Amino acid sequence: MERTTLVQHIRQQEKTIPGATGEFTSLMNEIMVAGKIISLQVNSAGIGEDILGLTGKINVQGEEVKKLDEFSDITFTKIIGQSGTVCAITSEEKEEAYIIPPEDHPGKYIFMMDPLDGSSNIDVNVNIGTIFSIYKKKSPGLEVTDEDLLQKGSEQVAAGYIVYGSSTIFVYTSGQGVHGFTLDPTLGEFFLSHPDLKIPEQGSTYSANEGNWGIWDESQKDLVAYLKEEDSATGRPYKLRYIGSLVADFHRTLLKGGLFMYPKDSKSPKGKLRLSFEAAPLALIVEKAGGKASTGNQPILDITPTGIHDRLPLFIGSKNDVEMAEERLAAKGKKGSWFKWLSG
Ligand code: P6P
Repeated sequence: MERTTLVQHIRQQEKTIPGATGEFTSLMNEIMVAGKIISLQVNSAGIGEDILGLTGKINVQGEEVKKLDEFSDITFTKIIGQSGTVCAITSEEKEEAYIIPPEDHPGKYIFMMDPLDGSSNIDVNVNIGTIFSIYKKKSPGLEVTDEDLLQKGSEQVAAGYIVYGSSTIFVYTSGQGVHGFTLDPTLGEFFLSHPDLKIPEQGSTYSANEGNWGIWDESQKDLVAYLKEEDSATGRPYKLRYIGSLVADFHRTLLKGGLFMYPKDSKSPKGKLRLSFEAAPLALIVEKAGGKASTGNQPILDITPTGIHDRLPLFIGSKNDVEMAEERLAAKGKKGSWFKWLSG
């Protein structure tokens, strides 16, 4: 059987891009190398060196930093930072952008990452993952400015994620379809396993942390209650699937269809998930696979960040399901405001 490796696939795509210099292929290759190193650590965590547990540090998000979080952030930063393909790296784990020093030969790309998403699941052997975005430097000259670091998701050159689970899967898009590769641990090579992924137009599953019901607003409660109602004509009730690792919940949604939601709530009034490190890369992937991604009322890819750690609500998945969510949230929101106006 013809087996295409990740690097072969990227090179084939590169040949279709006029003026391609090979820098992008080189960057993707380094991301793959870092992913293999993390995969090895994740799959042997708990055996030998003490890589599980907490570092005792708190990151810029105010979250406890796990040893594997820090290991992943350092690994990606070193390998990508010395690849000669990027001029800056931003990370969910770091307050500020890391600007590549002249001695490491900065390149034309900007690399953004959530080095290890799903921290709360690391020590209990549940799927976790890396999410990344690649942009091109926009501002003139060598200095990296906000114009480079705060670009709309639609400006991404490429986006991808790596799921470390029962197998390690690398999924990416560089604008020409979405493709998945599975790591063969005996050869240490990623092989094409999910060519040209397309998300079903409508699913039968919703994914949300219902433990937040009490802090959701009325329109969110109405939406989830609607999904639970019995109505065979519209395929309801939907099944609930929620792992609590965005990469794992998204990967299942991409393959099976459905709706993943992390809405705003009274604890996280802007939403919990990050625009640059989570929502924008997954939005590019889902839209290139025929799905949709919005805040509930605005396409994720149209949003220009005000800061590299911006958070926002996320509704992502099958096109029909995201559109249904947007319509119901808008309708309930109107009724709600009308009621507020009436009741003074
Ligand atoms: P909650 C994991 O910590 C994460 O950032 C995402 O991977 C996941 O979707 C979300 O938070 C889970 O949040 O509030 O349900 O635990």
